[in-house]
Amino acid sequence: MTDTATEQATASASGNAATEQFRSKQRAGAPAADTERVNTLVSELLGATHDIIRRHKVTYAEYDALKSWLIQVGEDGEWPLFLDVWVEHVVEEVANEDREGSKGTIEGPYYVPDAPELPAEATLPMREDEGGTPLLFQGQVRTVDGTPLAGATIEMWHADDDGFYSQYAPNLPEWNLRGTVVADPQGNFKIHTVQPAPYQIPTDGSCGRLISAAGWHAWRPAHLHLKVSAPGHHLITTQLYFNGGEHVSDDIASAVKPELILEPTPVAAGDGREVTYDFVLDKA
Ligand code: MBD
Ligand code: FE
Repeated sequence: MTDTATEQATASASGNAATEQFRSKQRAGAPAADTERVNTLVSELLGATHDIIRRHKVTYAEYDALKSWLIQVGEDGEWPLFLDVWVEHVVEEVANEDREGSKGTIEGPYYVPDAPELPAEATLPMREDEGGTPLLFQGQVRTVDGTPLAGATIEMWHADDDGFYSQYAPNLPEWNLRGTVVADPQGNFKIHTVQPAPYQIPTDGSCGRLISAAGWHAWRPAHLHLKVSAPGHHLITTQLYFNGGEHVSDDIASAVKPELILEPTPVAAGDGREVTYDFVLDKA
């Protein structure tokens, strides 16, 4: 065995990789400082914190425990994980409340832009012996009024059969289970992949310590991540889940919506499953 083959998946390795990815990405760029807005939001956040301290008579020992935990979150690089698991779902809810078309949900910490471009029918990059039930994920991208969107792109990324994401866990090929599929002139796509496993928040980092200290579970249901886009339309960031899968009804990240649950059926020939799911994009 080589050294890399024995490398362990640790909270700080995945956390710091997610922190680096976030720094290089910075979504739409930082908004210009709006003094009034900052004053309002930060004052209310602090006020809510002060209320909690008074209401629960928080002690110095607890205050120090919080301080040391917050310091450690940064050292573990787990701010993206913490925020995306416990806060992002409300930001997403507010951001998309007026958008028509298919439902979206949170992006999470493990998106990487510019995954290899693939044709309308494609197999995601995977290892020769990739584990997991084969899955054919197919559908069409359309506008709200039903017009097919030629050349829409479907970016897909997901964990493997052990719950690990390429570029955030050791020993996986760079683009494993990540791809940018370009739909055909009718907006159709057919993506061959494998079913991911549920995702467990790393137990050896700050988020894991919080979870066990609070007596919560550490799991997200198995999910596919997607970004679907077409010129002149709002990009949709979403996730899809599997009916009956573990933790579909108690996702630690609160990101499941009824519209996002797939019901794959066994394929006629072979041992895989298939499912059709169409995306409807709202005009920008
Ligand atoms: C994930 O895989 C994920 O999608 C989110 C939102 C948070 C942590 C891990
Ligand atoms: Fe995920």
